[in-house]
Amino acid sequence: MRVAAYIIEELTKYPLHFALIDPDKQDAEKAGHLASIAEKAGSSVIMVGGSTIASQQQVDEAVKAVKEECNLPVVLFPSAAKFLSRYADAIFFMSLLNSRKLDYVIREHVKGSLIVKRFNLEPISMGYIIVEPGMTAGRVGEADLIKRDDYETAVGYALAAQYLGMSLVYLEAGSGASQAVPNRMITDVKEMIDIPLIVGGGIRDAATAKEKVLAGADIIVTGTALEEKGDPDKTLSDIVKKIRSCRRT
Ligand code: 1GP
Repeated sequence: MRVAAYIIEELTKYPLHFALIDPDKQDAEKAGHLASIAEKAGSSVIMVGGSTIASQQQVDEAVKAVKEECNLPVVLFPSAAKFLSRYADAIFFMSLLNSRKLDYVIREHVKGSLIVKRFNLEPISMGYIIVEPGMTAGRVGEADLIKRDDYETAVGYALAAQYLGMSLVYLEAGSGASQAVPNRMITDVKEMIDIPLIVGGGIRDAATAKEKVLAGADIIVTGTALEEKGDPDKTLSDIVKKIRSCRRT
């Protein structure tokens, strides 16, 4: 089954968890190990990417290690066209809608589309919207950050993504954010769009993940929770269990 169809089918059962692995934060061996933890915990997709990736080789090695250690679909979460890997299953073909820099809105995509075709990656279109504090993604992506109380602008961007034909909307507070995307913003956006809503950035425990799902998130992304010292197996399985327990009617 293709990855987009798999995600839609999984979403009919329960809200989902995607694990983000940043090749710049650990070596390939560790990336593979983290992916196996995520699979055991019940994650549905391994996303590979980050804002500070240094080379395509780094991404290739991480993706290969992840594929060796787990059976989940691997979806690229790219910061630039030159960092794509032929070893992934799919790519979030994402436009950073609130970037001031045209490269992140469309220019990288002009280069990237040819590579996606050549590598035979499945493109899954996504509107990517960065909310305060935004962290490294906000700085590197030169985003006009959505203010935490500017619900209307967030809804406007999300609806624009849908009207442009995108398959997913991702509200991002930034990796390591001290505060995740506000609940009211998630609820307002979810009420207005008909495509799945992904929420990530600053979600490190089961209680926060549950709050975001109850607010309206269909898919929760966590990265840091998997990388932090302590017991990532337990942290992640608690997070995923809690997300799945919020089955919506
Ligand atoms: C970053 O939203 C993701 O793109 C993950 O953020 O590392 O804070 O979980 P965290």
